[in-house]
Amino acid sequence: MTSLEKHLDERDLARSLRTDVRDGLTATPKRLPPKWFYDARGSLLFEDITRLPEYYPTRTERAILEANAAEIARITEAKTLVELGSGSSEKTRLLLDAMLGRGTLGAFVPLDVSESALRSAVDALTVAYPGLSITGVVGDLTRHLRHLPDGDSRVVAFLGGTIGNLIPAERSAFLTDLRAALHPGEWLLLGADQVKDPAVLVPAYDDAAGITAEFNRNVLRVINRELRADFDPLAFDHVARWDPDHEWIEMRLRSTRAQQVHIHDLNLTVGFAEGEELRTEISAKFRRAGLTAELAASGFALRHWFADPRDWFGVALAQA
Ligand code: AVJ
Repeated sequence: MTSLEKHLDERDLARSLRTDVRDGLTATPKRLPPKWFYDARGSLLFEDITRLPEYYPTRTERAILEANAAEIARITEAKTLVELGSGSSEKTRLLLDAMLGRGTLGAFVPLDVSESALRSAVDALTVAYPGLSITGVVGDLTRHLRHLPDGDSRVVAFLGGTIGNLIPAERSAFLTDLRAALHPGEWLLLGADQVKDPAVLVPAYDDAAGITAEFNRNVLRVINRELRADFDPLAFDHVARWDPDHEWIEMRLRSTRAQQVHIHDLNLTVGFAEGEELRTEISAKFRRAGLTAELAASGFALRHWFADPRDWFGVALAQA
């Protein structure tokens, strides 16, 4: 049994892209939110990133889930698995297999902003898991949590370290909204990249093959296509920097020369000075104690913490 619920359509997306681009490119310093990286090409580039030797988060989190999925299924007795930002949902299968193996699971609810990514994930999983009820939800995880289908014994998985894309105020709002959408006793399974040596962190966001640089510039191609702008992506250099005060990686695009960009659909011309930087992403890194406190402040109790032997990535299992 498979269905799709839409809380976002093309018009909502177009409207929020326009708002984000206008607000971000007229702000000082300039910024754009990372969610606009992920058109079809950007999603493929991200898949390439996950296979880079420098990019450890995906394979490290997968190993943690491989080692602990059975334990997570035992502790949670999940009847419904909800996955936020499900993407290709490859790691989800580890959880689905373990929860089905326990005999508790009946339903899977993936939520993603991208209807096309969601459809292909839902189609593939429907074939692989014929007994499971699958309800895809097209929505924005910072706006549509209250529309999650009700269920009992739900586990909400938010994996990959994507929580790190939110600034602290957004993170706390997100966790508070999520807590409000859950019944006491339900679970959050949260993947978080940990603070570590910048000599490991920076190359993960500035790989030798230049894939992350292309991924970063892709947001300019998205704006060119969707809003009829004339960015020259090659006139921007990729920058990845560790911010030790905020404990986050910042990705930026640095204008190689003084230039003007016209965004036709916004009737907006934006000037860049030579060397001016546009922030395109933050990827916050976490410490167990800090994350435990953030979870507690939003009404979640950390029950288990799973990590790899090097303590590079953490998977928190917290209870509402
Ligand atoms: C998908 C948000 C988890 O922050 O590591 C990868 C995105 N950006 N390389 C991350 C990303 C540059 C990724 N997340």
